[in-house]
Amino acid sequence: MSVERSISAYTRARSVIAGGVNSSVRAFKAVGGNPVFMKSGAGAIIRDLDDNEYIDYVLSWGPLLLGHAHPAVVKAVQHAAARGSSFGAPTEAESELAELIVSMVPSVERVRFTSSGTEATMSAIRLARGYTHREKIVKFAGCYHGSSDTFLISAGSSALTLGIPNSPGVTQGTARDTLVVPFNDAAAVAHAFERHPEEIAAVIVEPYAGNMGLVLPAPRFLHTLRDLCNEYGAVLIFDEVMTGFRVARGGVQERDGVLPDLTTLGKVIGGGLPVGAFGGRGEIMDRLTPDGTIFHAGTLSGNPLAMAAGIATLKAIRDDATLYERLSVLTALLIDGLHEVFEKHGVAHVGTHAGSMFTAFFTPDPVVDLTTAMKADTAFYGRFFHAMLDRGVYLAPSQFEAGFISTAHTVRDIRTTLDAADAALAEIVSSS
Ligand code: KE4
Repeated sequence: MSVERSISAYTRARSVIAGGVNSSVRAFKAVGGNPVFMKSGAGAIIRDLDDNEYIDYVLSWGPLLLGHAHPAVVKAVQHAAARGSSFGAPTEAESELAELIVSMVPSVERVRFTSSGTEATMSAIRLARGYTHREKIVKFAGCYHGSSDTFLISAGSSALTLGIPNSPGVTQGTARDTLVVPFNDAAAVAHAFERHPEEIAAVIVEPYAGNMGLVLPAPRFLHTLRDLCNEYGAVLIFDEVMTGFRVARGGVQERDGVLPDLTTLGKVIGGGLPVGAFGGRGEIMDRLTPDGTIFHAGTLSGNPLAMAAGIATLKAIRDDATLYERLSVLTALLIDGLHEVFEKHGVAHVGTHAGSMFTAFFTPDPVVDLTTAMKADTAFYGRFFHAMLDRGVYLAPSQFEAGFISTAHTVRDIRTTLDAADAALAEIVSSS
């Protein structure tokens, strides 16, 4: 398989773009080799500059629940673009997307849009701090909430992949206000509240952690966070940027029946265009400027093109009664099939999946937090990643990322993927 055009494209990019990429994880640092440059996508298939085609399980890191270039999304964006891309003034499209979110996400009464998930989580924390008049927050090691300073302490995703979960440039003052505890460790959260009973503004959690690879909450873990925040007067924030509309129509909060005070969203609600959102209880959200005093703004917040893509996506989700069942069946088919293939080749692994998110960890031990996730054999993952890439399957270029399935994926795609995994492991194991 030739990747010559990607290689020269990377050289070109590196001369004018720091690191040759505009988001770190795309550089393939965790898996080695030259990043693949893409030029088009259709449904479940993505095509690179050398015209290699891949079954895509990255799906732009989650946004493309309906697959690449879904006709309804393309048409909506084209139609919106023909009327003008941005006005810096309110449009009804923002209200329409907000109404769809409010109608489907159980705890959300009011919404504010941003242009990224990072802006959404950053703003939600500011709102929680302003609302409670407190400064500290609790986050979980390995959870990733975007690239704002507050969260780059024991962060997941590409911060973890690159081995800099505590990024240079984050000040001691910022770090001092971010208390980090292990995911799934409710006792550690209780201890943090006991030590800082009047100081914690918010607990922010990925309710299903997708940025260590997919790590699911222990039974009652989320309920305990809810109870502790009630007891100590802190704001519970579910960062559902990745899980929102991905694991269920109403996200984890619908699936597990735990209602946060604030929710952050992104990815799927923009249908592949730049978008984020934070929302929740009206009495909290109404403290935002201009009605309140807690500041929020953004030039392209609620951008008409992003709203159009999001509206088309959420309407498709709203109107497809069997969507989540079909995605769940396909995802289970993939994970169960991979389990059989890994067993056949004697490869130690643990598979997790929820809705249409999944991860195969190359470790024999259960993965329940960052410490256990870090035991995974990342070198083996890198070899598996490239062996699959060579066979036309595009997995996340890091062990510490989740994989995704879209409504465009078929049983045939899954079977092709499993055949590729069988051949890839035969190659790896025989050459070991
Ligand atoms: P963005 O600023 O990248 O739109 O969203 C940040 C964010 C916030 N919260 C959660 C739970 C997230 O997963 C993310 C971003 N996810 C990563 C994938 N692990 C984006 C991929 C990238 O960094 O390029």
